[in-house]
Formats: sequence, structure tokens, C-alpha cells
Amino acid sequence: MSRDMQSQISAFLPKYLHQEEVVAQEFKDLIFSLPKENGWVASYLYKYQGFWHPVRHLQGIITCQRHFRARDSDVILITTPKSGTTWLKAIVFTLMNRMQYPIAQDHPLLSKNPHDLVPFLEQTLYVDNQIPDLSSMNSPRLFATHIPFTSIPISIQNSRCKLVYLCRNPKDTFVSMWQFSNKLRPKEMGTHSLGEVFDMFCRGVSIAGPFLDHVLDYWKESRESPHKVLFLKYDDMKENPTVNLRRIAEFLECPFSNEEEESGMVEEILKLCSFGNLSNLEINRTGKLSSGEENKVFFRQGKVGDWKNHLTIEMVEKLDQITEQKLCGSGLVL
Ligand code: PAP
Repeated sequence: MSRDMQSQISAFLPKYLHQEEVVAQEFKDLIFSLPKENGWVASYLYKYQGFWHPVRHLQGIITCQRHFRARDSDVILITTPKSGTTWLKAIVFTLMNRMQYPIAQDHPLLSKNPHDLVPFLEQTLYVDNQIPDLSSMNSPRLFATHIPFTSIPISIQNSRCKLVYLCRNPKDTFVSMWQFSNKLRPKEMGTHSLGEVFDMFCRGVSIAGPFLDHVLDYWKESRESPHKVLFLKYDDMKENPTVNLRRIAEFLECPFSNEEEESGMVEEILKLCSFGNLSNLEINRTGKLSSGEENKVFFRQGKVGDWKNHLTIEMVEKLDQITEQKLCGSGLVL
């Protein structure tokens, strides 16, 4: 494609819809030789190291693998897409920065979307062939990613940085992903029916999927290295947020002091980061990310069990069966 055409595309489309035209020359042979399938939002997903990625994220993953240098003090939030990334970013950002940013009128979450406060490695920092200089960032640095464990940069594995992993039950994750990807699709492409993408999800073809492999790999890692990986479930966080927030604080070695407990800080953080509060803020109702997604697409219902309103009995049986087979003997129940 000519440079002129590329810049025309770039001028009209939001960045998250930029596709094959963004691949730098040095990645072309590698990326375009990979297996590919139709994507959920647009264009294709490519299978790299066993997992499916849109081309823009994939280029970011490879650049990140080559250039990211973890510090022992780094904290990395890792999620399967649509499992509560936005919520986790808000909670951990507020927790880790509670001295610098006490909960008050000028708290950063009141004027910025959580995705703008905690950048994704592959989708924000190393995206579009950028190699950011992260050396001047103060420690502890906080990053997020959807990168599967097999593809995580080697320096993350070798350093003593901490990983907070969050997943969600497969049925709600799937429904949330379906709704989200339809919102992001260009109007002229129409929307995907539930059945179309259900088949893809069951075959493991979804962003950063196969979903169950993503979850299982981090589950195993959390069992082998509990000081390195904290494994959390969205569903548990919804049911018992205070217990889980304290677990995160202890894991990150910044537990709540007696004074903080007595002052109600745990509840205050949860209230600030709650779906009801964040989704009603002006910034999240009308703002946009630099990549072009509207902030409001990250807030839909924030509930457990919406799958009951969408999936057929056959779909439920099939997904439950795939899940049980995959997790059998692992000790993990989703
Ligand atoms: P991402 O992986 O693309 O960043 P992510 O934040 O993981 O998205 O997923 C969005 C889901 O989290 C949405 O779920 P739903 O579609 O089932 O409603 C969204 O509503 C939910 N969510 C966003 N913010 C919160 C929050 N503060 N508390 C609870 N759930 C939330």
C-alpha cells in the first residue's frame, strides 16, 4: 500500500482500527506468515506463540518482548480481556498511590479514565513500533497487559516484579467481549451475531485467546510462585471486595495500617472505584482514549451473571463442558 493511502486510512479511522497497514517492514515476514482468522472487531487475528492477537497488539507484544526491562519493584496487572481490567487498574492505582493521591476532589480517577492512568504495555507503550523510554519513571511503576504467560517478556519472568492476574467466569467474559467488540466495529461492517462469535470463542479464537489457556497458564504460575503471581477472579471481587482488596494490598507489600482500617480507607477506595461511581463521571461518559475508543464502552453493566440473559441452554452446556474438561485436575473452578 502506498504511503498516501496509509495516511488517508490513518486520518479517518480511530487508531484501534488501524490494521495491517501499521506493520513495520521488519515485522512483515514474521507476522504475515502466521496462521490467521477473522477478527472480532475488524480484520484478522494472528496466532503467535499459541495465542490470537490483532496485528496492532501483536506488533506491540513483539516490540515489548525485545525491549521491556522490568524492575524488581514493578507491578504488572494482567487480565484476560473483559474480565475487569478497568476496575483492577482503578483499584491498584488508587491503592499504590494512596499517599500521593489521597481520596479527594482532585483524585486523578475523577478526571482520567483508568486506562489513561495505567498504560498497557503492548497496546499503549510499545504500540505502533514505539520504544518508550521508561527509565525516568518513579518506582514502583505500574503497567497492565493482556499478554499470555508464554509470551510475557523474559525480564518480567526473571525479575522479582509482581503480577496481579484477574480473570472472570467464561460465560460473562464471552458476553462482555461480544457486546464490546460489536460496539467497536465500524458501522459499515455491521455487528456479529452471538452464534458467530460463540463458535470462535469455543475454538479459542478471541483476543489473547484461547481464553482458558490464558487463565490456566497464570493459574499454574500462581500456584508455583505465589509471591510472584496473585490470582484473582472478578466474580470473587464482586462478592467480597474488601477481602480481595486487602489481599491485593498484602501481596503488594503495602497492607492497610490499623489507622487506615479504622478510617474506612478500604471502603473509600472501593467506593471511588465502583462501577456506579466511575461510569457516571463526566470523563467516562463523554471522553475518549488516545487510541480512539470511547471511555463509555468500558462500562456496560459490571454485574455477575448477565450470560443468563443471552446464552442458549446449548451454549451454556457446551461452554461449561469445554471449561470443565480444560480445568479438570488443575484445582481451578471458574
Ligand atoms: P478491557 O479488558 O477491554 O480493558 P475490561 O475492563 O476488562 O475491558 O472489561 C469491561 C467489563 O468490566 C465490563 O463488563 P460487562 O460488559 O459485563 O458489564 C464492564 O462493565 C466491567 N467494569 C468496568 N468497570 C467496572 C467497575 N468499576 N466495577 C466492576 N465492573 C466494571
